[in-house]
Amino acid sequence: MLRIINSKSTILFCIFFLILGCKPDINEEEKYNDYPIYPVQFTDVKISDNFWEKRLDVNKEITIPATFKKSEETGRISNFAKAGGSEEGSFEGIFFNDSDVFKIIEGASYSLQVKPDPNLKKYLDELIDKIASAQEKDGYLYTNRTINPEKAADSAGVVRWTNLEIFHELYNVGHLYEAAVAHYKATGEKKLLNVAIKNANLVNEVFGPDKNYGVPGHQEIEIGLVKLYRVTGDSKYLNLAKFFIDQRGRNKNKRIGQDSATLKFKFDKINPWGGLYDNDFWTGEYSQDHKPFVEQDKAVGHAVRAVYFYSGVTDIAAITGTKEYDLALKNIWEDIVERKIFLTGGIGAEPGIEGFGPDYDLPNATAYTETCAAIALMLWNHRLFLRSGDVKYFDVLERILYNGFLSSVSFKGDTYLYPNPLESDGKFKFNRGVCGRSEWFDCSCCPTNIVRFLPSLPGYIYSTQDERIFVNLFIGSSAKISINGQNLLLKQKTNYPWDGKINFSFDNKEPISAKLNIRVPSWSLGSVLPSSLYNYVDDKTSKMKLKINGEPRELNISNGYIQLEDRQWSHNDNIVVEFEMFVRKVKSNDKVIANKGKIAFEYGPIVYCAEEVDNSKGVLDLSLDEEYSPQFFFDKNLFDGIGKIKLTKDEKSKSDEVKLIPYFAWANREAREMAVWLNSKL
Ligand code: FUB
Ligand code: ZN
Repeated sequence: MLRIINSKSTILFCIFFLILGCKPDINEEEKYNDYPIYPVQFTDVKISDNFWEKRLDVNKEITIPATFKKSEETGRISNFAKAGGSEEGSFEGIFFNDSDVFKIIEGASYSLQVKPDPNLKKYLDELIDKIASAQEKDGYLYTNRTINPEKAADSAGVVRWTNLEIFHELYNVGHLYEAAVAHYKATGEKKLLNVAIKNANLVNEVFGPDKNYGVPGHQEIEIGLVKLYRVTGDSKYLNLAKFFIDQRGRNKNKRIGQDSATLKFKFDKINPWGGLYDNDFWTGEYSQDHKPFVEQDKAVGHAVRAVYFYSGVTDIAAITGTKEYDLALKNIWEDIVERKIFLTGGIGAEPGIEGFGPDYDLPNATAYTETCAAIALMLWNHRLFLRSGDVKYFDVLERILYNGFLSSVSFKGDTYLYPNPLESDGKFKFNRGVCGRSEWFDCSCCPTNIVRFLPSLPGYIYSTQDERIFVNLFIGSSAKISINGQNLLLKQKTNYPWDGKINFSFDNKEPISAKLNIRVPSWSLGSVLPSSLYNYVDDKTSKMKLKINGEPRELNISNGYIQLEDRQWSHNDNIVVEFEMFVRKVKSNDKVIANKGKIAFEYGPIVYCAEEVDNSKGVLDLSLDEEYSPQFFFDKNLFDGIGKIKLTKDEKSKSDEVKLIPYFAWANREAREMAVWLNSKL
């Protein structure tokens, strides 16, 4: 089905322009579509379960206030006041620190929308006033230059828009646009949105065909521009996003003020990268600027830049209907899933460039696996699913969500991991100078990304295409799903990820026709990922059951979904689906040298690890053999309840027992040894 924007955004867009009293700047001849599959918005889905609900609450009650507080203490917020003239002083911190504040506002707005909070609302109002005051008359917003131009990050970077490959002016405002759209949707207020629009209009005046051909050094603005386009209906934002995408690897001589060859930028103390690089580096593979996107076929360079880029490209492909990017998107995705993804779903093997390494180079202890990269990869896979309906993208997304992403925030919600390695000797300071979790970082992109991702999670569970409803994640929730103008009220109850039984019921009294498609997770079909990078040692598949209104049914699985017949659903109906869960052993493709002679353990979607805290003999030197048999059990006393695995040789002797906890739970106790991949003679 082709949709001329979706109906909800069309209404929103008309209201928006009626209020503004101006004519939408969209060429009626030039209709744009959007993704053929529509995600049920997080505002229409309420999570209520034992696993995720508390994570979302902790994000709201602890992480959002904690990250705002850190932003105050580190000058991130006063930078806006200084740029606006209400405070004295010079710029503090890293030149892209504005973006952290925008990201927390985005997360806080999502949270506000789910649960009103007058104090948070008031805090945001005051903060937005400060941000608006920092905007220059023509729309420019980048406190590092506005506060004190002659002392801006580096003398070579004083002039606006110069050395874009380093200075993040366009990256920062990409996050501003995302925050502004979230805040507008949450509150209906336009103050931050107007700041964003004014800025985007300026960016559009400066960049474009026959103007400055510069591209953002760190992609992100593309995603933000698409969101701005959706909410305003103004196609110039879409065209600008496409321009930025298409200029990578092209027209380098037409970029105005990009002279980092002479800059040889060094970041010293605030250095997130730790190197001294020249122009060829900044405009090469590192920032996916080595050749035009359509000619790219490998995931290279800085992982967050790369995957934000691919997400932006996917948005443009979906909205404009162009197929020109498809081959590159396909090849790059396969390159990641076949050769460059860790078992936990993390990406980025190379700390030096915070990015992709060579094929199959997946070192466990030094894995960079940045939290932001894990989030970016979920954003991209979600988009790829919405464009194709292909279940494989959710298999990747689920693996990241429960493992390489969830590890990044502590149970208490106040300490974080920036890299998420798969092994630790309890000494190496893998977490940007700390062995263990940290409350904050000089470069705090990761905590502030967690803050905005978690409250958006309800929006990933369900999606629709005409009468079809996709259930892609198993999270206890109630959803209002619009089907042909009627609201189907779907309820999901489950104890996933500890149990594969899922119960669906309906709250709508009036029967509503829908085709339910329930995802069959790849782990239950005996596939770790849609590639040959990792394999289960046995080729067992899970037993599966389906009951409708108490009656057992034949399973009709096609395209990775249990396809239920098209029928009417109402409050009298009930569906039960069950995927058998059991402990599985995983081996790597032999090409992954780091995992030679090792195995890992999984249960359902969860990757396990051994921590020294539970295994007094240590975990790096232990060696498993075929005599060990695994057993899953639920420990209700650890971290509010958690599924563990016990490996025993002899039921009666405890001395040889090895205990495993979910990888996402590691580093919540003493920082000692940890390993996902365990030595094995198997
Ligand atoms: O450059 C902005 C962010 O800081 C990147 O996305 C992260 O990798 C970190 O370098
Ligand atoms: Zn980060």
